[in-house]
Amino acid sequence: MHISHANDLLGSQQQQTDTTAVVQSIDTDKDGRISKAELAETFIKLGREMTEEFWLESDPDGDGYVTYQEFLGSDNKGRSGDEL
Ligand SMILES: [Ca+2]
Ligand SMILES: [Ca+2]
Repeated sequence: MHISHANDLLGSQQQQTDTTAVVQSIDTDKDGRISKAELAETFIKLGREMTEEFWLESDPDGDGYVTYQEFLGSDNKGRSGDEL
């Protein structure tokens, strides 16, 4: 779901590129997770505004951070997303 939003956010050029690199570019403090502020900042840089809906979709467990796994999760639907 939210991966399509992410693609929309980052432009179609990014569609098939390494999503991990995209996440890392959003995770500006490199703590391994994307805070609401970091995601909002990314939108602002792109001249857009993050909606609450986008945030809620990006952080389905509501802990206030989007982990790499959460961000990438919807991109792995066809694969075995959970390797453990
Ligand atoms: Ca971060
Ligand atoms: Ca979360």
